[in-house]
Amino acid sequence: MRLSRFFLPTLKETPTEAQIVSHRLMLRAGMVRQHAAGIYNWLPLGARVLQNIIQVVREEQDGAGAQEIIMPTIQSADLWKESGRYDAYGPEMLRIKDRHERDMLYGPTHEEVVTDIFRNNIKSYRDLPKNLYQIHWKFRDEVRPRFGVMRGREFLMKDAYSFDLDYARSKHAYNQMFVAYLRTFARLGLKAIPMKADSGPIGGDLSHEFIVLADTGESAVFCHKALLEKPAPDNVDYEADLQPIIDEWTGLYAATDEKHDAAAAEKLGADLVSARGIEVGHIFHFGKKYSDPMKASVIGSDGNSTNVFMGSYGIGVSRLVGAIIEANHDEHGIVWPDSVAPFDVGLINLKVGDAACDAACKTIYDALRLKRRDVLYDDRDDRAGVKFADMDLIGLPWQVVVGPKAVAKGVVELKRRATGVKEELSFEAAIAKLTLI
Ligand code: P5A
Repeated sequence: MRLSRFFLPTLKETPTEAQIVSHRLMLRAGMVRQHAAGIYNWLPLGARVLQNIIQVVREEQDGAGAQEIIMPTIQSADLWKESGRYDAYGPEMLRIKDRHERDMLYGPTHEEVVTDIFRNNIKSYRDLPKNLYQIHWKFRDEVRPRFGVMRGREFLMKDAYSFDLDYARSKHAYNQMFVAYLRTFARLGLKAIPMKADSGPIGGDLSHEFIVLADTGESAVFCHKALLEKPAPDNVDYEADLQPIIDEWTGLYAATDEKHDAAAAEKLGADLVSARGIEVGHIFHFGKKYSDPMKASVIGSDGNSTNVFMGSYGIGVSRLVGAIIEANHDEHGIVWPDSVAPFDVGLINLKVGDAACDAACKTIYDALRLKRRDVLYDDRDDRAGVKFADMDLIGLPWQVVVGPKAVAKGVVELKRRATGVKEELSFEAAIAKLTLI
């Protein structure tokens, strides 16, 4: 992609409305623009990051055995009256009437809709287990939408819902999602710590939040420092008993401030980390909370009908964009982890119009494109300082700088954004290195 054609409205000034660094950088890097309070337009750079996160989330959900569906954003209120949540949910729910005066709503979550799909289509225990997920927009009319996409009113969520015959199998489905979340957040370059949580309006007896540590986090958190070093599980057999992995992760002290046990924490001494955190995921096991009132049942092997056990599993996909920036930035801008970067490489032509520089850029651009690397080519006729600043601001993992002096020597400069380390390489060596990443 040529930067001269790319829609990238970067800002030099720091927008005054943004209180936290991720919000400031998302506005400055031209990733999002606010449409109304807590409602955002995603511009090309932001949309590319969101798509990359979606892809990682999707691969890990599929890997854990969940199946993707798409449910409507607008829901009929009847289902919520059936589950008993229509009155309980309160003013966070955006309630709408259609032209026939029927009560509708913009979905803040989808337990009711997915339970309705289940009861209309699944009748036998032989069809279990099932885990259905979607990656879709939600609306919650938050009292105080703030911090940009971190607490929006419209936001993108991955929501999965499991259906099982009994408690033990349902707990296994919960454990599968727990492990998939550890892997997902690690692939996104984040350290997310699972913490026992309250289940709030979703309900249930078992619930964990996944918290990323960042100074600007909304909640105070405490944990054993070993949790920060633990690698995510690799080569997982999702059919095997996952409880030992869960026990390893939940056996070390971790709590948000409401659950904090100052007695228990003090014992850790220097091993205690106290920090602030951002909730990027939340999983719930709630048994028959929805299947009982909505009569979602299957015929068991004994011929009797039994209501199914359920859980629901959320990831704040749009919130993750902010959380990743909170955890990966410096004074010059964003530093994207490779897995979510909007482009792999930024190619900077320092002298557009110079035949040798233009030709070197074309050679490198074409060679990298051939190897399916995403390259953003800064072909603008602008000052070097502007180009360097913009490239640092948008945080692509690698920068290739092509200037007349270097090109005359047959080399280019390769810079790793995260470390600032620069090296001079021949065109071929630079291309070879960037195709191996
Ligand atoms: C789980 C899936 C649920 O809604 N029902 C379906 C369950 N859980 S939750 O904790 O309420 O939300 C899941 C994740 O969504 C993100 N999130 C938000 N992101 C941006 N703006 C918001 N206003 C917002 N509210 C929730 C969080 O990451 C949360 O963990």
